[in-house]
Amino acid sequence: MTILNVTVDTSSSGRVDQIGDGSPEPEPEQSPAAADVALGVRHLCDSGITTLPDRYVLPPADRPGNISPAVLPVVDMAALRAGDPSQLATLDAACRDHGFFQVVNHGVSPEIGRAMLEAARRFFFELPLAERKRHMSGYIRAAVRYGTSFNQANDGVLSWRDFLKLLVRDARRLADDDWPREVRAAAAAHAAACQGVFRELMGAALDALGVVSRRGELLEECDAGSQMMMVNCFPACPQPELTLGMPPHSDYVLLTILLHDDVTGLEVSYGDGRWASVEAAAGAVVVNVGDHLEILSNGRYRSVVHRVRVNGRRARVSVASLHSFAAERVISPAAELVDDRDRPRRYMDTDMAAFLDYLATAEGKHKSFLHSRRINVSPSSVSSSKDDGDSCGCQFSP
Ligand SMILES: O=C(O)CCC(=O)C(=O)O
Repeated sequence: MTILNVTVDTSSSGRVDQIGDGSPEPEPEQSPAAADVALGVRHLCDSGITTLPDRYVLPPADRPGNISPAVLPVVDMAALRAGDPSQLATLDAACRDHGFFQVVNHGVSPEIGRAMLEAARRFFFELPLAERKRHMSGYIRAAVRYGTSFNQANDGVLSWRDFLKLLVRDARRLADDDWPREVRAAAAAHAAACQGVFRELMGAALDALGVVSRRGELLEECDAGSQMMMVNCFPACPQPELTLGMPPHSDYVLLTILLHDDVTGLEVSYGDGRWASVEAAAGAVVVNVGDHLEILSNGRYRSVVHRVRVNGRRARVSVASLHSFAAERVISPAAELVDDRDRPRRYMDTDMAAFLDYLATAEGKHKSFLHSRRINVSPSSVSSSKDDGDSCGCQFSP
């Protein structure tokens, strides 16, 4: 799949600024060339645009509107580690009712997160385009990929976002040689820290779900599983009210661990058209349930749709560490959570091939991939879950 046209490196900064005798008339602002758009939003900003190019303008119904703050539940990892049953109940309720929560006392030193964000900023804001462009690839499975928008090959409207994707190919190695030099050491330390948090949370989640028979085996699969870090850059946007940094989506993994700087932007869906903005306590990491955990839990836990809003004043940098089993593994509901009478199976098996097919065809909006894996069951036959099986939103106290 060809995602980016990287063959042309033109600058769109050919606007005429001088006015006066003998000077040419100012040209009307031109839409940037497709090649410039393909080089990302950071490049568009550098080229001096003052209005949002049409390719980024969302239809009025999809634009960000009024929101309320989300109060995320807090999971105390130290208490969880100490075997406090109330923390296990908090984690269970957070995954079930909210899909998003914050984790405190996770044991990851703040320096690791700070160094990761600093390295990300250096990559996006200090490197010239020619350097960043060396990592551009149209190959969606490339281990290192610098790209723009969300799913650029299929996005009808582009998103105000550039990203650097880093696949963790071997968790035992400190850093991957293919990773850009500017982020290598910090990203390796951050990846290892996130993997530790993921492992502990998955162990607790399996306990809370009562998945006992294959617990050890599943955790080993987590250790040897897949990890991908998405380093996101959302530059200040000339008309932020008309666009989004990321469109509504859910994550195709078990859990995502999110680090972001002090600029807000993440919003979660209530599932009824309303959105809430996420603000985490200083030092906490934000975690969300992904599609694989919703499937594994047979719908007990929720993979919630979220999006990113941009602003006109400050750039935002975030790093989403996405964790799951090995990429080619088939994901199914855990046997303990399915029985024909009370808890019918609610999801078809899913695998990477099915997901890539979806990515190649869908617009990547509104969680239709997870919906496409759902098996319709009559509500009267479901007694174990509060979920109506069709909602993709969450519950937050406004
Ligand atoms: O930047 C954020 O807050 C969220 C990023 C995100 O949703 C993603 O990378 O999938």
